Amino acid sequence: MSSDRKAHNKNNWQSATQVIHAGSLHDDPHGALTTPLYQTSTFCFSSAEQGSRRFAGEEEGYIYSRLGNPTTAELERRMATLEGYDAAAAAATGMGAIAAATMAFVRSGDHIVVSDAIYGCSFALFSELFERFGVEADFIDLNEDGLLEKTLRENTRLVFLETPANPQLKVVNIEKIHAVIVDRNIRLVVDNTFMTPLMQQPKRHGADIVVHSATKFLNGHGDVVAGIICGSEDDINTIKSTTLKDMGATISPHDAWLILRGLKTLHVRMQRHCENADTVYQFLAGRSDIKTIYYPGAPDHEAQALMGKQMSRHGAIIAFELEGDEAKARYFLNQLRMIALAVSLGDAETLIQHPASMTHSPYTPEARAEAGISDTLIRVAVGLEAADDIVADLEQALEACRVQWQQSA
Ligand code: LCS
Repeated sequence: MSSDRKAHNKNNWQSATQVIHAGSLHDDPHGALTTPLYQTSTFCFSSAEQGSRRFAGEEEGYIYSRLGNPTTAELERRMATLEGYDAAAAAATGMGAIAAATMAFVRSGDHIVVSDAIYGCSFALFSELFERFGVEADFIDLNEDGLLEKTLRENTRLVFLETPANPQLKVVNIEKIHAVIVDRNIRLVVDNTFMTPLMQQPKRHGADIVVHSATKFLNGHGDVVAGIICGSEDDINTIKSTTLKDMGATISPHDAWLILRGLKTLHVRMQRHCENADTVYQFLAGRSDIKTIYYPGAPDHEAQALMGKQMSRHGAIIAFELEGDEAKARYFLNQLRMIALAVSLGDAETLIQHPASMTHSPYTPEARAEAGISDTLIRVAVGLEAADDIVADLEQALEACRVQWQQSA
């Protein structure tokens, strides 16, 4: 039974099956259906000689959970399969994954190019911390024709992008970026958090490394912070043996176990997330008090050009601006009753936040303006509740705003 199952791991399962079975070795001595949780910091050697052989890499086997753990290894195998790579490394947080995946391949004096629209802490990492260690970053609009070519230097080692990007869902054509850097010694690192491998596999379009905040859709239940890096065997070995091992942002086995559990429902969750987001979008699009909507599922969004090619669906994040000023945006947020006023995304609960003062506050006001993140922008991460209840909450908050602003007019 167990060897048959192992053999099946290489089959071309559909993604709905892969999220449940990929990577499972099923070699538990008791035949447990689900992955056992190896909640242990260290592993005992049968002899001093065996310990030295494991440290020398002469014998396979676990040593210490910062270096590897069987529960974590199953999560890594599953994510590598889902993203289409040979290997993966799990990390303590999405930021831990991004830092480990990028710092492993740069040194003082190097240059990197970063998309101008990314998550606030990724911006802080590349703009402030990298600079302190002598790595210079240029933040550019990767969609501007010819700009990447002009920005590349002899010492450029890495291009980092998110698509769709946090918070206003700007999309980048990964293949186009790949075509510009393919003949140079430059790694393309793509943050695939907003899409998950079910809706976008950046490797197919030339990404060398894919990173995720597993805190979001992958886990899906708002009870873990974690990250994943997927890449070639060589790149993942380099990351595991340098930045992850020595800087130590490794995942807890318990968190890996929770994500393995969350992954089993990723396929059904993403379908519901996307359907609910469509309903919320239709509602917002019909309101005259909403000035702008950023949503990859909107018929006029730039993502439509990539649908069916790079992305199969639009995801569940919608950003929008109300008519009016920041005070009105705050008032609106304060009226919500069911929707949680909280950062993060990809959970069962619908979450809403104000990027300029929350997730993207690490940007300078100038960099925020350049990236198009206005002070009235609101981001909603549509959850799994009944869509009508999400819409009803948004509607009552918008009505409360209308009444308040009529009174003060
Ligand atoms: N990449 C993206 C696209 C993100 O949105 C985040 C966090 C990260 C990486 C970092 O992941 P973490 O370390 O938090 O697991 N984004 C957040 C957000 O939009 N609200 O709260 C966190």
